[in-house]
Amino acid sequence: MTTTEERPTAPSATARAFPPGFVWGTATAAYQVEGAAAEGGRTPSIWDTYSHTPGRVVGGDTGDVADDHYHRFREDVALMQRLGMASYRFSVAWPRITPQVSADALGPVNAEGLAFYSALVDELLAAGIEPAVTLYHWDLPQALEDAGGWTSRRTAERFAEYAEVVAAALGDRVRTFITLNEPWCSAYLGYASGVHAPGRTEPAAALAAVHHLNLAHGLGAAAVRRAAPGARVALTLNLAWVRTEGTTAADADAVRRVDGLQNRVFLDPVLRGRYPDDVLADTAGVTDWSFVRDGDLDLIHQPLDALGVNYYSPTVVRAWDGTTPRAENDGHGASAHSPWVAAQDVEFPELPGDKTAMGWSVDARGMTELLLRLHREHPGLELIVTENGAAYDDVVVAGRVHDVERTRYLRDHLAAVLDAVEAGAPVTGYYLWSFLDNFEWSYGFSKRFGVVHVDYTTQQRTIKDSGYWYASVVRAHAVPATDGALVTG
Ligand code: GCO
Repeated sequence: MTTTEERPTAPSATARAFPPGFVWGTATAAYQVEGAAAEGGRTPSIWDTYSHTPGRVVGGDTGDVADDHYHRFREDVALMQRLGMASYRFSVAWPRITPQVSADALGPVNAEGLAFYSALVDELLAAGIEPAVTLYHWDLPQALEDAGGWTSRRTAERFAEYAEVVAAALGDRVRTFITLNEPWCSAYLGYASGVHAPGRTEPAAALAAVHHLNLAHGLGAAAVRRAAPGARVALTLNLAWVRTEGTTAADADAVRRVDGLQNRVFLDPVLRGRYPDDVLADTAGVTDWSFVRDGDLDLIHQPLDALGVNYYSPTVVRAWDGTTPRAENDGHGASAHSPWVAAQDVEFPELPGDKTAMGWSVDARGMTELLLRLHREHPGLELIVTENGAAYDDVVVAGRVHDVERTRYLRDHLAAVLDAVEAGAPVTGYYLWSFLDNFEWSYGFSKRFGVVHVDYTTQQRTIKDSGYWYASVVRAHAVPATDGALVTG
């Protein structure tokens, strides 16, 4: 019998092959999929508090149940295996591991929490799927936020201790540990614009958070190496491909400023052991950076085995003239407070052309440009695309989801990854965001990123056409070069 995903959809003559060993995966994050928020000894995270605060999340949605992945992980792993995934990137919920953590002490380790992730790892390995573990994907224990959250260096210290516990428990079977996911979002959306937990709107706090997240990465990376000496240690950043269509010196300066705040304020300390002078100067009116202590930059500047790159959409800026209403189409949600601290003279114009259901412009060139820039500026650094994907308003019709726009988005972005590889960038893998439709932060369940549809009433999973298509790409180890191969089934 020929099942749908086994139909020959991958083209031959018109396909472009990926290099041998290139790893195909898919990704999720704990709070977005697990549910079981009050089970297994788990205590609240900042996202529980935030989502339960009226007005914070579209529809009043919360991650209390989400995809119920906590209980259904065996079924979900079987589905990944059916789609031929070589790797699954998931995150560990810190409040499951040390539920009594305080600013002063990690507290006891919760065996039930570790047991869940241990069972997940075993299930993956039995299915021939390599686990890639993110240690922090935004679900900070609420008790730590109550003591200052990422504005406090004690959060970074506790993070390293927690990272050591997880690496010690899973490091015999997990080869890749990613310390943090997108610290840009944790810092600026959490503490400046407030559209993410903990919902604070204090620009100086956001910059303190940037530093303590960098410190958490450095301390955490060292802790993982102590506990799991053979492991590959990575950090995932959402870097921006920043460009302008303007032609003035002020437009060019807007590019420099946003590049500093989004890219270099993380890349430079982690990979070069210093903060960029221009960012320190730009932000001098917000903070004096006195939270950076002697020796911190050495702690942050740890050897890195790979950099995880998340790319979805371009960032287009121009200088704001100060008179017309400031355009804020940066894709990061509506807030009276900008996440762009010390960038009041920058605006984010709306672009013509295709957009996803998030309102994000579609431009796959950014994927290539970003990967090539990293290759140029940090030669030899292994790169992994740890997230890429798109939300569209999917509907199930007669048991199928014909999400041709997502398939086209994925095809174009995979081709863009391959363009970078062929130009020499050492990209070793690609993780599609996301495996399942899930809790999309402030948008709740209203935005669907999955290649597998989830009915939140019944928890039924339905593989979308894009999921079958991705499986065909994985099987062929090649991406079709023409549109004709986009439609499956
Ligand atoms: C991200 C997040 C994901 C989001 C995805 C779509 O790291 O931004 O990792 O959790 O769901 O990016 O917005």
